Amino acid sequence: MKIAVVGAGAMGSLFGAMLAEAGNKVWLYDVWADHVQAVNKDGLTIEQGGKTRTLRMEATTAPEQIGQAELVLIFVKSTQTAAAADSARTLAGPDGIVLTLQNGMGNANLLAEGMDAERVLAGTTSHGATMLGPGRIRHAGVGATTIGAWAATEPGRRRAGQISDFFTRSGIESKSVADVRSLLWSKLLINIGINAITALTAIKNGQLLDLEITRKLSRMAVEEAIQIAGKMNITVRDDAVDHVYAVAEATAANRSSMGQDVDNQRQTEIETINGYIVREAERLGVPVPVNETLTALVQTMEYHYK
Ligand code: KPL
Repeated sequence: MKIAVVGAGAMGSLFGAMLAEAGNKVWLYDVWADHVQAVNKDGLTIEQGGKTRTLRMEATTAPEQIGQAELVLIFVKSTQTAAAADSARTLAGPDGIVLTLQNGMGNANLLAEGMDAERVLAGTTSHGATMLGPGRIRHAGVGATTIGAWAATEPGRRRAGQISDFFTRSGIESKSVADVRSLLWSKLLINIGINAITALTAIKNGQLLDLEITRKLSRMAVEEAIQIAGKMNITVRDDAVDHVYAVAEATAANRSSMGQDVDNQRQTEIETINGYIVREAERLGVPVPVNETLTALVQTMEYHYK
């Protein structure tokens, strides 16, 4: 299959590499010229479990070089989705499928604007990856990938099933679900409970569990979000808080993606994670002081980057 990955940071490069290793024709597209040049010159180097492998891949800063792709995978930061949507539509052409596995809320909606929504799929992944530098990533954790159709129609569901089967055949263990909105909320709750707290306190995911005060902060942020989900008629799992703790444990050695963003003084996804809860809560007239505080503190950090 011909695949274009839009946003070749750690996760985009990882998925591109795994799909290329399975024999697919993969292009990485990113605006980060140093990374693109390094991949084209020396290949993509992947560190995993103490071993290193290097894969020849094609990368570009110019999406028109790619032509049309059968599958367009979106991995830009959720703050960049609106800008990436145009490229995604062009790359997918009249028949291609667009799949977002990004963090945060609002991505699938933006991608579905202006294209056939039945060709937009959304999902989540628990693979962990870290950018080590231009042309180098670490595959920090292997986990499940789940995909659903953004338009809850028969053709949409069929495509979600086809792509999840294709991923599994390509060595990326995946399944498809009928209720993609609940799936995205489940991931949102994980990011709400882990990302801002680890970003603000410079700790790794697992260290969030070391103290009752950080466990409590995480629980309070997640419980506020669950209240908003209820008002929006979204079904979330009963054990959502325990699930967040379990993910923190499973990814104990990882620095969250928001943690990596603040470490590198990059714009974070706070607006589409805790900030999304703040906006929805405001609309619904429900107080969410913990999410409001976490959002304000991360935004303050971003404002004062050097
Ligand atoms: O999705 C993640 C992120 O960092 O954005 C988790 C699951 C928290 C792993 O670090």
